Amino acid sequence: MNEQARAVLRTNDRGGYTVPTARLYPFQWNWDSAFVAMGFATFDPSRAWDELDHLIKGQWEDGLIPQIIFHAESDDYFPGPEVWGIERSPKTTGITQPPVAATAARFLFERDGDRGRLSRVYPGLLAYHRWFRAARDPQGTGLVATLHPWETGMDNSPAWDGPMSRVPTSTTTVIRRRDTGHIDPAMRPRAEDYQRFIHLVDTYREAGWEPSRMWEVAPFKVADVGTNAILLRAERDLLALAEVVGSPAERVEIAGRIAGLEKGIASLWRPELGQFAGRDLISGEALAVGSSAGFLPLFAGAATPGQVVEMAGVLKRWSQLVEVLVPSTAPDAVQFEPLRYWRGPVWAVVNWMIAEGFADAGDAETAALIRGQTRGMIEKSGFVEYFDPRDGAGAGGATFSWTAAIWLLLA
Ligand code: 9WN
Repeated sequence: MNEQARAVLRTNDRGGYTVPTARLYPFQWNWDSAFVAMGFATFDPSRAWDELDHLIKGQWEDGLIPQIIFHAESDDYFPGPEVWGIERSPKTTGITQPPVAATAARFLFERDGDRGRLSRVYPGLLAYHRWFRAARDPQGTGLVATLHPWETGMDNSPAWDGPMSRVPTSTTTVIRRRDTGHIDPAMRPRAEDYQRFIHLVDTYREAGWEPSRMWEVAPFKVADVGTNAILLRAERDLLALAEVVGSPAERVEIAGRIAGLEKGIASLWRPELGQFAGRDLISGEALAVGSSAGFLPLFAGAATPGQVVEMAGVLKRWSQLVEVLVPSTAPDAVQFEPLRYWRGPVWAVVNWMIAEGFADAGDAETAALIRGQTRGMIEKSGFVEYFDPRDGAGAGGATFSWTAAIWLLLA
């Protein structure tokens, strides 16, 4: 299995960057790459740093590290560069994804101690975190906003149903989906979801991808618990790296953002769910749907001991309803759909982060349970994109990079 996992990464390597899987996702994706870098670090440290270097090649002058970097052309994916309308080289999208990159950089550095490679990526990572604060929290609330569900990495989560219902389904772009040609449509977001996804892309393209204009016109604006938790974890990891290659002033700056995020995330605790949940920043309402993202503050070290116990209890309840933890949507929620993408299936990367969080919080038993089930589902179904929580059957794309990377991290 270890050999096969390494082979998946090698097969998806396009020369310094890795595609999530051939055909379905033929470019470099932001958060996929961070997990892939950690996977490579277990057997090829230099190649691991290359992955982060390539990610930073797509970075904008204002610090944004985009969701997708279109290093090479391909007709296999929609929406491609022509829809985003961004004239850069390499071409990119104009939104971001959960910022796992600094966490990956720390992981790499702690394994090989290569200060030279770290120094090359550190300025880009610092600029990226500054971008989040400036572009996505202009009022200084502590929590950053997400302006498109694709930014959360959990595209069609039921958490976005409320906020997305306000987004019109009209588009100026003609929708030519490619995903449903590769994968069973029953496992993918619906047609209406895509109309709204593309309406948002059209809106921001018309705003010139300028952060303050996007902020003004955004019909979708949420404080996603997953993104904020991953950012807090990444800020802590960046602070550790700043101790090695940063300045005292940078350390003070990062510590300030950490304090803001800690306060913001504490305000997202939902006692009725026994979990954290995001907030709709337009209506002010809590996005009160139980989800795997609701456990991610553990990964950020942002849960109190009492909250850790409550969340372990929630998982115990869920484990009576499904065979494999952690379903992306609470299995007792009416919105739960075990095979439709982020509305139910289990994702290895999310499991890995939640298990790390429980372990760091001192709950070794829950961490071991999640890690064991994650290994079990991969052993059973291979390195697929995601898994059916009812039986661990594989779904979505095959030979998937981040699932292989997580296997190597758990090995
Ligand atoms: C849009 C690549 C990406 C993941 C996301 C996952 C899916 C893209 C899509 O694939 O999203 O970014 O077109 O469906 O939701 O988490 O990064 O694996």
